[in-house]
Amino acid sequence: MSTEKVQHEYGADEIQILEGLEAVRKRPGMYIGSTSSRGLHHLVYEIVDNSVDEALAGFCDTITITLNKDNSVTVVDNGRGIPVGINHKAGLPAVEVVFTVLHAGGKFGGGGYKVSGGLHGVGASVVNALSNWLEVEIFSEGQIYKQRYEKGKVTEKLAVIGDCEKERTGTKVTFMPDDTIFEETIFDYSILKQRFREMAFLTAGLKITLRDEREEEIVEKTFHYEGGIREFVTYLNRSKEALYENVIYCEGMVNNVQVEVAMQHNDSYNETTYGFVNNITTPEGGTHIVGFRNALTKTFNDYARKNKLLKDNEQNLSGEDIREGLTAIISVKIEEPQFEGQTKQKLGNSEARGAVDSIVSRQLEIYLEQNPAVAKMTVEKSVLAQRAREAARKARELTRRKSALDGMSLPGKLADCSDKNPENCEIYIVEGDSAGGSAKTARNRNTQAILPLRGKILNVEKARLDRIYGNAEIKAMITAFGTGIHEDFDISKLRYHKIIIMTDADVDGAHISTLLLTFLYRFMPELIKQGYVYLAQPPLYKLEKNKKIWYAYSDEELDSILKEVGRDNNNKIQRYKGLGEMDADQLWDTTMDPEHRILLRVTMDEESTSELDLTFTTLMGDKVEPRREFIEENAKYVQNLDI
Ligand code: TTJ
Repeated sequence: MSTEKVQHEYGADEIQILEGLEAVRKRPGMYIGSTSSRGLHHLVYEIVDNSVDEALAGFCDTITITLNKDNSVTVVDNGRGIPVGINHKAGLPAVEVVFTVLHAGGKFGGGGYKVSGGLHGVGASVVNALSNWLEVEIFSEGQIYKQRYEKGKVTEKLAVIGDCEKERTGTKVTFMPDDTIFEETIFDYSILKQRFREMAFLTAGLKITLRDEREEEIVEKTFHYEGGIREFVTYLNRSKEALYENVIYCEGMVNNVQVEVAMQHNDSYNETTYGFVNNITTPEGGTHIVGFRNALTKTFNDYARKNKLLKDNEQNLSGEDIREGLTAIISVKIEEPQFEGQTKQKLGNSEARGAVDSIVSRQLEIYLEQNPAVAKMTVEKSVLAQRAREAARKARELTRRKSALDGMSLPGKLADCSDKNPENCEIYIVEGDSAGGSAKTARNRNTQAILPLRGKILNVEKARLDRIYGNAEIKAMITAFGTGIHEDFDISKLRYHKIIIMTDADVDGAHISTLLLTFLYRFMPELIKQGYVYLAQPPLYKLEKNKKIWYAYSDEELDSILKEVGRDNNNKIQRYKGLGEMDADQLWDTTMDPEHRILLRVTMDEESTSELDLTFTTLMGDKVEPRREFIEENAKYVQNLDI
């Protein structure tokens, strides 16, 4: 192809195109969800999805994403390269259509499924429209083609800029997000890393490298899993004990729905099932998950009956029983996914239900027949789960009946507040009786309740339901909160709109906070989602000088205070080892007084899978000006739950 061939006149078609991209710049949120950090990261996924499509089509096995020093991003693949010939309908080079026509390339051609075109799969033109500049290079037939755009408009026509080896093919895109559109233009390496690991798991054999060249020290990570979602399951179970060695795997195609399922039980009591549609996670579930669950329940019960692991007079195992300790990935590819639900993250296509159901039913049945030891172990675990669940239900019923009899009986250890309007009320969950005592003295009795917890907090990741509901500290929390639990959970009955975890500022304290957060995350996630859960921040240091007192909440803060007051012999510095070292007044001043305390609000990132992501946001005293400069950088709390 010659360079002249790709030159052209700009006509009426083009004007319409520009109007299309102008609409994207006017209402970016409509196309990428938001202009926050989340939207910014979507730009990268939009581009990378195109390369993944090329990989799914079987023509690309390596993708490299580089975060450049100037904060632009480069994506390179070794696919066939975006076509550079003239697209006759548009009268433009195909590559130009891809980058300047809204929704171009989002349609599903005959060449298999595309991951681009999903939830926010709006195509490369949207990324182009929202970039200060974007450059694309295509390596094809020994030549390098290049085109450049600014804010979506062509500024350099497609041209051959050099030669390359004939064997080298592929596409390279570099773009600079428009800082007049995005509130945040700094890419987060760990967010991208998480997503690309997931993408690599979802496309067996594909090698994805993420490179961060922004700092002196270059960071690089490559994800490459020949086992695909089987390895995803192994990864998720990495810190647990697997119940049997092999990951069970089913795949197939029914009614044009391509299905892949991998699963393995571990010795824990929680289910970890992640669904994906065209490589996009579906946190709200949907038909593919329903189909999987149906098949699992039916197949295990049939097997258990047939092999006398369940007797005629025994109840069927419930789905929940069978899924106790299960880790599973359900990945489907569909031509036209319909997303439903509040956040459009729930698959609606009914054909996905039948497809997953029939593939899992058929293949799991055969697997169980061929692996009787695995089948037996899993059924036995399910039977234990069934018994524990029954015991837990009875225990719950008992407490429910009891509390109905003697009115709402609050736990004895709770020092409740007098105000009964939940909006005004806070409950401090305090580690240990002695700190609990100080907190009771220090508190504002009108609005602040104190619940001291004694001894070790149960790790709910490692206990069955009956033990969890039998645990005194957990029972105390449930009754104090007032919401009930499980099928009784009712957030409108919450008695406090701030649940504040207050532990020592040391390793043990952090451990206890984690256990408490784990309980809340597993059993009352709504409380976290709605922003009712907080961590108190006790100070690390007290500095006394000339009868004046300063508190420091971090080493840096102590340093800056010392700079201010001068480093000399009159400084008396105390390092707090625990809440117990503070008297009630100090505890009030530093940690409980709403006007001066620092709280971290706990939130969760619903988009991330495979890791429990809790994020902390710092809240300074509600009313007064922040007393001190305290920049807790949006501390991320990526917590592996096995502690
Ligand atoms: C389309 O069908 C003919 C052969 O090439 C196919 C194609 O477009 N492949 C392709 C596109 N590979 N990689 C891309 C691509 C890569 C990036 C980084 C960005 C975009 C928009 C597309």
